[in-house]
Amino acid sequence: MQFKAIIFDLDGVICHTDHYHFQAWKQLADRLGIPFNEEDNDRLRGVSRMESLNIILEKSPRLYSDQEKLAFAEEKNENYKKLLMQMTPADLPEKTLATMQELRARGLLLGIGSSSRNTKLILSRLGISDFFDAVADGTEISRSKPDPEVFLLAAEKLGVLPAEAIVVEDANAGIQAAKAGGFFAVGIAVAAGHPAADYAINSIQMLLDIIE
Ligand code: B16
Ligand code: MG
Repeated sequence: MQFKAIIFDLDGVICHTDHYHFQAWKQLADRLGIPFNEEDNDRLRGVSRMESLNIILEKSPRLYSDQEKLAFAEEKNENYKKLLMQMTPADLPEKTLATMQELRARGLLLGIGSSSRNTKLILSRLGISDFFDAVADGTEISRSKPDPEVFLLAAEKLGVLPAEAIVVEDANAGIQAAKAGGFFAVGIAVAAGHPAADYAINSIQMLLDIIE
């Protein structure tokens, strides 16, 4: 199969913001007196902000109104955005950038498909705001992963069919989304072990093995 494009998930694939997500949720959970640890944090990978909050609130002794939940999600995001200001272009691994440049040199279009509503801020912190041929993110979709909406939008913006594109994902919800959309799903990190992944890698450079 001759692929025309690669759509990358952002958090956990291009860069690692999970410790910032963890710290930001932990600040909120501590304030509310809700237990929250790294294991709970693993369940939040790739899922939307509000779904993440609902997972955290499973351990809350009390129920909250929708209005309170919106305020909590906003509070976490303010914590998170402050932490993102610590990111610099040095947080983009050199090997990741070099691999993406080589993939482009081999004729592929490169896109982002991220659930994050902070995608543009993160790309800007990494110094790659204008690097991708198309970016689809959490601000443009109504259904988050495992729904394929964000990847279908990225493919549409790139002008390719799902069957012509690879999706690279670190989250199980992302592999499910990629397969539901008809993409070739490459799993990395936790998602490398997902049974529905078409191919598993343990570093971004391994993408060069499947692209001639
Ligand atoms: P935000 P991805 C996802 O990004 C993260 O993996 C997930 O942990 C987060 O809850 C979600 O974005 C929403 O992020 O609060 O910034 O809108 O992995 O799809 O790039
Ligand atoms: Mg991810």
